[in-house]
Amino acid sequence: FIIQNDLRDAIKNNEFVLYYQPRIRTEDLKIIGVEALIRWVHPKLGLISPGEFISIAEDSGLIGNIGEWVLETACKQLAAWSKMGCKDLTMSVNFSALQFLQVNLQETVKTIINKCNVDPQKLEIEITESAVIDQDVGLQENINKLKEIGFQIAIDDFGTGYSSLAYIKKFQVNTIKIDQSFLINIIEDKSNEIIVSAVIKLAQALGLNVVAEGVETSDQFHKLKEMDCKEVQGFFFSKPLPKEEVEKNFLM
Ligand code: G
Ligand code: G
Ligand code: MN
Ligand code: NA
Repeated sequence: FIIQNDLRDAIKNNEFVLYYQPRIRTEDLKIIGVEALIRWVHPKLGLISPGEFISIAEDSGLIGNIGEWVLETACKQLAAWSKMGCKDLTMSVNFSALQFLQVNLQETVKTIINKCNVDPQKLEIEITESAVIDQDVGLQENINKLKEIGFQIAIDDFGTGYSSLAYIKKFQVNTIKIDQSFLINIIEDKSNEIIVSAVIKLAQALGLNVVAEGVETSDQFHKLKEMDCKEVQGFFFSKPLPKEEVEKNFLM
C-alpha cells in the first residue's frame, strides 16, 4: 500500500528521520555508540518502519539516494555530538547490500565525510550476513574501499545467514553483531547459550568487537556479562530514540 511515488518525494519533502539506539558497554553501562535507524513520517500514514519500505526502495532504485541521506544525516549528528564533547561516540549505519554495488560508492562517501568533517574511524557500516553471501566482486571491492577510507565494518544479524567464518576473514570485519534471535531463550535454552558463548569467544580471539543485540531483560544482560560480552544493545537499555531523547537520557 506504500506508493513508490510517495517514497520518491520523501527525501525532497524532508519526511525521513533517524532514530538512534544506544550501544552500551557492559562493564560500566556507559553509552559507547549509537545505531542509526531510519523512520518515515508519512504525511497521511504517520510513522512507517524501515521494514515496510526499505525493500520497496531497493526494488525501485531509490535506496542509493536514501542511503546517502542516512549517511549524511548520521554524520552531521555525529559531528554535532562530538562538538558537544562526546568525542568517543561511534555511529553505526545500516547499508543495504545494493549500496555496496554502487560503482561510485567511495567518492560519494568521501564527499559526505569531508562535508560533515567527521572521523571515519568513528563510523561503522553494518551489512547483514545474508547480503554478504551474494558473492559479488563489487561488494568485496567496495568493502575494501570503505576500509581504506577508515570506516569500521560490522556484520549484522550474525548467525542468521550462512555464518561462514570465511566471510569474517575475507571482509576483515571489525565487529560482529549477534542476532537477537539467539538471546530469546538464552536463560532456558542451553544450545543458544552455547552458541552465544562460542561466538563471543571466537570474536574476542580474533580481536573483533562483539555486540549482543536485542537484550530485553536483566537476566539476559547478566548472563551476557557472565559470558564476558563487552557490548550490548536492546530494549532493556533503550529502544531507538529521537536525537533529543538520546541527548537527554544518555549524553547530558
Ligand atoms: O527498528 P527497526 O524497525 O529500526 O529496523 C528494522 C530493519 O530495518 C532492521 O533490519 C534494520 O537493519 C533496517 N534499517 C533500519 N534503518 C536502516 C537504514 O538506514 N538503511 C537500511 N538499509 N536498513 C535500515
Ligand atoms: O537488523 P538490525 O539489527 O539492524 O535491526 C535492528 C532492529 O531491532 C530494529 O528494528 C530495532 O528497533 C530492533 N530492536 C532493537 N533492540 C531490540 C530489542 O531489545 N528487542 C526487539 N524485539 N527488537 C529490538
Ligand atoms: Mn543493524
Ligand atoms: Na541485527
